[in-house]
Amino acid sequence: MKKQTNFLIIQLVFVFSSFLAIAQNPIIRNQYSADPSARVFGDRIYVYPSHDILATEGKGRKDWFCMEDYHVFSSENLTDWTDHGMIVQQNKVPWVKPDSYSMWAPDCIERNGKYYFYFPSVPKDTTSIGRGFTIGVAVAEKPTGPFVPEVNPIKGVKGIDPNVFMDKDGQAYLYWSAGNIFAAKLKSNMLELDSEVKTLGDLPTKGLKEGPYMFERNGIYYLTYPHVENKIERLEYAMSDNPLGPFKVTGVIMDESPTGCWTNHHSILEFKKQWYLFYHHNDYSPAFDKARSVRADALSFNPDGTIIKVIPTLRGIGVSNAAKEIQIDRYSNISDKGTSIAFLDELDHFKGWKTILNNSGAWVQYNAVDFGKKSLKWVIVRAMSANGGTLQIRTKGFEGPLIAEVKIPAGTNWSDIKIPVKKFEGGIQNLVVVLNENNKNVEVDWISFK
Ligand code: FUB
Repeated sequence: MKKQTNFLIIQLVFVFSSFLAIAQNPIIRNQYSADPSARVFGDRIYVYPSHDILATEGKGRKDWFCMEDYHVFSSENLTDWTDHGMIVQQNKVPWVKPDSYSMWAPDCIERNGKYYFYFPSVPKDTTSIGRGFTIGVAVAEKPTGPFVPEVNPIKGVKGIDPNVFMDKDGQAYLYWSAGNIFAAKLKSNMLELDSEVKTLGDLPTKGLKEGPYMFERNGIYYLTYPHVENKIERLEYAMSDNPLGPFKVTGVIMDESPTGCWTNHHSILEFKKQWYLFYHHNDYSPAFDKARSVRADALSFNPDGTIIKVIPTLRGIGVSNAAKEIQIDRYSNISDKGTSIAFLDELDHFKGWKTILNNSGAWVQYNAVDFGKKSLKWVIVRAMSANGGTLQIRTKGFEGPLIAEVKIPAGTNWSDIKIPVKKFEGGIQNLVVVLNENNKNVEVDWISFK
């Protein structure tokens, strides 16, 4: 009996850990993901993204967006993200054309203990809207489902990128896009429009606008949206004292992707007194920007309520536990010479990245590592170096206190090198890894402390 219980525990641990990602940016590490709608339900953040897949023969359109279902992810600490699995599938929604592979950007909101998941897709029956997308709803008792799709899409809506905003007076609004951005009130059943559709016309007239996301802070209504001001999308916003406008175009939340990912799509929320921007980039697929990955970074405001532009980071959000594998390739800062990042396996990008230190004194800094209170005695470094080399592990900065010096033996295989920590400093520290003078080519997968 005992043996059986142990076996069950081992199985459960395996099943659970296979759905759990410890993540910086991107935060979703087991699949492509895009268009994140992040929501706080109870004491967790739930992320409802699109699920990009690669089109294959007979399955989606080559070189284009291809999505057949949605997953939901959640975290209570912004670091450990759980994939709760598939919640809605194209061939299980009565009104969706089952081979359209067009389950684009969704949103989810709670009302009176029910969770309403809004998603766009291509309908089977195009008589009422003609060609293009419409928007439907699936309803659940819990944020992770099971979600039951409505038989028909919402009447009177043609377009993509639904976003639902609930005002303080309990009035819900649906926003969506189709070149322009549109809005209408929703009935309290959350399934039907309760007003005329309004085109939000105070926004830029040139260049595509899509992906609306409305939020309110201190009485200011922020209509945020990706817009093609130049060649690709950047995140912009407009402010108002009313959810339906008029809006004043105010500024840029995030500039265009430096690597050319054509789309960006976001959501904004407050969690434990800090605001966050969830957005996407094509981290796992640098050569194809329709296979994207969800990221998150902190966002803050000026005293007048305007948004301070967010500079995308690899480090992302959340505090990393020193006892877990710290992926220093998701750095906060690196030396301008001799440090580079590469995929661990060019044939499987989901295996993640490595840091290559290739110059005397090259360094990489990874902020916000929690060393806790109990003394950690060992550092373990997973590394490889053709000619061998020595790494200094420091805290605070590249000239900060030296906590260990790790010799990496010459070789062409990864090895886990474990050595004692010289000096333990508890609490939250910034970790810095520096390559010794006259050393070259040391590659690091991760660092951990025991
Ligand atoms: O994910 C498909 C489409 O790309 C979304 O609906 C747009 O917002 C853009 O991100």
